Amino acid sequence: MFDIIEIVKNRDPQEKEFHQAVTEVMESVTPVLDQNPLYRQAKIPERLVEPERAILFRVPWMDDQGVAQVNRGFRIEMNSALGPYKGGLRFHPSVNLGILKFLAFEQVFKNALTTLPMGGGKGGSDFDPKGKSDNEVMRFCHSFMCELFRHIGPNTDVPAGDIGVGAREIGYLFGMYKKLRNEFTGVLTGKGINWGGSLIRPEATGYGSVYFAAEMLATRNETLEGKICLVSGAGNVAQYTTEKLIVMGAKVVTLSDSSGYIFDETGIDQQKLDYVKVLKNVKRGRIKEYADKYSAAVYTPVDPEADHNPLWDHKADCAFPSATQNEINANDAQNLVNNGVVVVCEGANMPTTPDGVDIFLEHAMLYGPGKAANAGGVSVSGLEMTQNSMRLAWTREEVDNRLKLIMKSIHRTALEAAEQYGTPGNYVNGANIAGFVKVVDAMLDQGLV
Ligand code: NDP
Ligand code: 2IT
Repeated sequence: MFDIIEIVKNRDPQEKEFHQAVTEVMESVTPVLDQNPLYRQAKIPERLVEPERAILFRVPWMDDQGVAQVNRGFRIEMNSALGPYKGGLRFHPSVNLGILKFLAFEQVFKNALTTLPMGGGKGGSDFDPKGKSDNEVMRFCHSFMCELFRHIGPNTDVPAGDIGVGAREIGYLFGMYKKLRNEFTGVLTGKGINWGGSLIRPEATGYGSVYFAAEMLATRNETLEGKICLVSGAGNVAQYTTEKLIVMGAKVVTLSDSSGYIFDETGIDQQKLDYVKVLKNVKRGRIKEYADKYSAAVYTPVDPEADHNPLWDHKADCAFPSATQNEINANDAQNLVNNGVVVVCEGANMPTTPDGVDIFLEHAMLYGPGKAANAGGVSVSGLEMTQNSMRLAWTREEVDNRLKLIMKSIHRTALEAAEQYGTPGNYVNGANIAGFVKVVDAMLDQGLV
């Protein structure tokens, strides 16, 4: 039944994260494949797991000491059945082909769920922006784009940000693209607001994740008001998740980075969040400094030997993992259950290990998987592309209202697909099936390409 998973594992045995993402989707869609023999005849599973194109390139750059450095650049153009390839760029030392293939694969189904015309892709580099000067980051981004520019375009492939790629990096990347092509187009999203960016794009992933959580709670006639929330990460997604949770009347008590986490029992209010934004986005400091500034907070450094993450071991109602893949293992999932958490809403991509996901599903939690819950970011990227094409800029309210409608629609679509295939309330199956059907029907329409 799962031949395709064996094929993928045997072909690229080291790509563990890619195997994980493929296994989850293929398990969810098995009943769909069984009901539609045409899909297997047309080799849909085999075609979905093979990128349409994968680009690997050298990125040489000069550091501030005048020493030459070399990194690897990648762009995975996974599937263009529904539109131009679309998805972020990640700059992090852990980046490799397997991680980017998992992210590109997830992106294909996520983008299908948004209802907007976008295929799926992902890219990035093993370059580590941490500790680099602005000039070093600029030289790196310029060199990266000197190769990437020949593969992308507003109707071909439209990259955006992800871990380690924010407004600063998108600016440098756009500058070099524009110079090389001699044209000003919407080739990247997440652009600055005065040069083609969309209002609400920085906020969109975090806000969207909170809208999705509110939709899940509404199925049980509940709201976020008064809920205690655990948020991981302290970057783009974590910041705007926290911001919207504050507005909704919830209380956020944790944030983290790769060095450790802070627990603030008194709650992170807007003023403290503004401090975090400056700390992380301007000073590029560490979350530890939050505990130096606010005495109510306790900082706990990461213990690399630990079999669980203590961030997930606090009494709470909701959890918003918003840092990185596989940050919640089975022990963490069990701790969340034991601590009374009922909502897990994934701002990050694939933050829960498969055995952790099983625990959430066994306990019938309101569990929103990343490809549904964090689709708000790429949705507003899609809206940025629309505005660029029209050469118009919508107001905050216009974009935010569209974001809310899209998150509502993704929630309803996932819930209906889960119900239709006999697993009511299972958003994992629902999101995988709804995204899959939309993509593969387009692939069938377009023939064997
Ligand atoms: P940022 O770079 O802004 O922030 C990432 C945060 O996660 C930082 O606090 C970082 O800590 C932490 N982190 C990153 N890698 C690790 C790691 N290996 N171990 C522990 N902590 C880590 O990225 P974003 O907020 O944009 O992205 C966060 C997650 O959300 C990712 O999974 C991304 O794929 C996903 N996502 C992002 C979207 C977007 O629009 N930006 C859209 C949809 C999903 P440190 O600074 O110490 O590295
Ligand atoms: O994982 C994601 O959806 C993103 N990093 C955002 C992609 C985008 O094109 O806005």
